[in-house]
Amino acid sequence: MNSDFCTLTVRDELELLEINHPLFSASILKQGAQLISYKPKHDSDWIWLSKLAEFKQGKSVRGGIPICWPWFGNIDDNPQSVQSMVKTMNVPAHGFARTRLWELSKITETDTLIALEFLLDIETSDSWYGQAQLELKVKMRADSLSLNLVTHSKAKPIFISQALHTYFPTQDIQQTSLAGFENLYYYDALDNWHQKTQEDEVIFSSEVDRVYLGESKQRLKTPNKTFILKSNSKSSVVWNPWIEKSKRLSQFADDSWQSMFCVETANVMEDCIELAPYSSHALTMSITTENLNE
Ligand code: TA6
Repeated sequence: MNSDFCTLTVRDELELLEINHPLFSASILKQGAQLISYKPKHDSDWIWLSKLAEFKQGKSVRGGIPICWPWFGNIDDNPQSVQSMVKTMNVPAHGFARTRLWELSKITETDTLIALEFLLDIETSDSWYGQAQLELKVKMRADSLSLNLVTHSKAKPIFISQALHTYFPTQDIQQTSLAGFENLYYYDALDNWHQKTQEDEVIFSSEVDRVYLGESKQRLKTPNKTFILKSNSKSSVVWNPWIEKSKRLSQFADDSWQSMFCVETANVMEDCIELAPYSSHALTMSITTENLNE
């Protein structure tokens, strides 16, 4: 595939597309079509990657933007319609798209942007009854990053939950707050999924694992950068493992809870998706920033 700015390399066991455009750089694994770095030329990386990340075939890499599909989280926390799509309940969290090898099908390059398309065909699966084609479109510019995950169903209807599981960096989680969730209700995964209402901005002073319901444009305020996250979905997941869970997580240093958080553009719970035969659904997100020292 001809490209002026993209090079296919290898990181341990995984193929990695390295992007070096005059205005930005990025890295995307072909396994899971997982973006693991996005860095405008005169800026720090917008995406967090674990310093203990492992690049092994069939194993999800900790950080970046993992694609959780065709179910989010533990299968038994999903609506019955999504559960009915699996052949066994003994399946890994977050589905299988993130550990499959995707095809890099298209590269478009201009002096201001690079657009990439990845494809994953699911004809048969050991764990899932459905059939589909997944398409990930990534658009990178000097001042924005956008992802568009399109599910194309085939002859049978399918029910899915999904998320673009974005890991964001922060210089200090205790000086990080998230605006745009005010007055939304959320399910608290740490309190038996009880439904609660978010009064003020989201702050982090202990483990947070919540599914927020409601459309919103989110402002993720970290000490040196505010991320503006827009999406077309009606559910978002906010997560920080804090101290104790960090010790139990794979590929995760004990102190990493201080320098990351996730805000995941999702279709989960009552926002999960039913696709009729031969139909398509797009989950889209875009990130821009406000540099506080500008
Ligand atoms: O982001 C929410 C969540 O479901 C958390 O409960 C935690 O499990 C996280 O995803 C990471 O999951 P993973 O399977 O990548 O370790």
